[in-house]
Amino acid sequence: PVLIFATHNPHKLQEVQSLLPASIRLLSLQDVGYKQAIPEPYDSLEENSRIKAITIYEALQHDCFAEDSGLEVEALNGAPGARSSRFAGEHATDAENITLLLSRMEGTSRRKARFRTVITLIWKGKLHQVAGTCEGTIVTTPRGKNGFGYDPVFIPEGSQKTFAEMSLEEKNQYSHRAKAIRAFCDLVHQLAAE
Ligand code: ITT
Ligand code: NA
Repeated sequence: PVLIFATHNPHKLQEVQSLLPASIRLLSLQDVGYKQAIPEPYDSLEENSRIKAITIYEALQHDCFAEDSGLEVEALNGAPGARSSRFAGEHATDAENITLLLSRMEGTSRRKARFRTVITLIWKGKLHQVAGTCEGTIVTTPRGKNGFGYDPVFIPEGSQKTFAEMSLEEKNQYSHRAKAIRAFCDLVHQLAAE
């Protein structure tokens, strides 16, 4: 199958690309010349993931998928969640988002958090969703240079390193996105065999 991946985030594209078998071919929005921003107006990952996929399907009439992901911090009642990329403002940088997160969590010993990814696939006009979760903790001081977003402050359960201290291959052993993509590949193969 050939699928358009409805994302403008080059890090996501790279992570997803690294996990797909040769049997699933990806076209990026850049490949198909789609430059417009994709609105994500909702407060849930499920709804934003869905609307992103629908937006691209309606524009391009081609099988496609989108993912919405976010960091849910226990001590902040699940924030920033679906607002993760714009936590510190509409065009906030990763560094600004991290600074705000750490300041909101200052002085608390409750450090539990989880990343979640929700993927929506539109296959022959029908919608399908799969998800992936990664439990972990938020450190008090950022560490590492790899990855993107909140990677420097998140340690997945079972590791001592932040995601930003890991290679892409290591991050794939733990990450929410890798889990969601594995479920996604199973789903695509199953649909392709029908
Ligand atoms: P698209 O909507 O174009 O796909 P985006 O970056 O806007 O790209 P989201 O709306 O899904 O993506 O926002 C996800 C945000 O959550 C992202 O900008 C990061 O701040 C954070 N995030 C998601 N996955 C992450 C990961 O693996 N590591 C670190 N931060 C992550
Ligand atoms: Na987005």
